[in-house]
Amino acid sequence: MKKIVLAFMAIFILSVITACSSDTSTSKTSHSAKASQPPKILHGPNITLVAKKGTQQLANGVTVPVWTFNGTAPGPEIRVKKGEKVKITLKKTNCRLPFPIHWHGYPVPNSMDGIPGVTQDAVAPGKSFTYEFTANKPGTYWYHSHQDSVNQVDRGLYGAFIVEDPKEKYDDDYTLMLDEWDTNKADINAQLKTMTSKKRTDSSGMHGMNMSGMNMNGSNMMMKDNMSMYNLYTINGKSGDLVRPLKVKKGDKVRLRFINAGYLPHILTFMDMPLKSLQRMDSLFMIRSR
Ligand SMILES: [Cu+2]
Repeated sequence: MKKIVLAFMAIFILSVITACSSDTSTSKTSHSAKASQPPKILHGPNITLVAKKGTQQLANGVTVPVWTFNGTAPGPEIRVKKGEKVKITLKKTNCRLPFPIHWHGYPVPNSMDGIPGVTQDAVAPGKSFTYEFTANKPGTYWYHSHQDSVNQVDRGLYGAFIVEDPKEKYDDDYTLMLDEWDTNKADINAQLKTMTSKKRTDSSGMHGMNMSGMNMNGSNMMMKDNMSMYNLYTINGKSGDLVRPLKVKKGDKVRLRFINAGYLPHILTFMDMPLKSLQRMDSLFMIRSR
């Protein structure tokens, strides 16, 4: 398969951040009315996530089957405030896939941790489960399926989880979730078939523990260990000119939170952006415009 490596370029021009890629295989058209929306922001403390199948336009001319939380991949960006007692209900009303949600990097009680066979069984199709914990650690995290993750997360079952500290003040606060996609139809069909096979939908199994997916063989031939099947890079589930520009005002203090939900490094270039300060602080970069 032709290997196309696209570097995302997040571009600051004056007060506008935009992004583009150099995919020559897709037609250059204006924003399509069919473009599925970017992930919504849901504010806590009470959140409902509904797992469901769908399709998503990743780039102009590229629409692929996805598994989603609330209809988008990534799922909604969950924002809660420090100190809130969070209740997040996962509903599997019309979802054939069994899985729990794992709160990546966030210290939750063991019974809420979503590791099948270790801390929590998968939430079975047709069932619901409510995750309850106190948000006491501000920062940038994410949530994702932790069953057959190599396929389920790959097809979109993930989203951002942000714990805001009311003491921290920013004019703008944006989350950019990075991922890469294999848009080859035959590969996608093989993956969807694998995901819904009896072995994979057995909710009692331990196989969901394999997050890395780097050593797959036999049952999952499509996961090549050199990752060469990935041919489209996305920010918040969008590529090229479907990437939503981030509008900031001159002089604003802007916080950008980057989460890489994929396997590959992404190159982000801030072009023509006069960076007054770029400093790494825990899991964030602070960027000030002039
Ligand atoms: Cu994780």
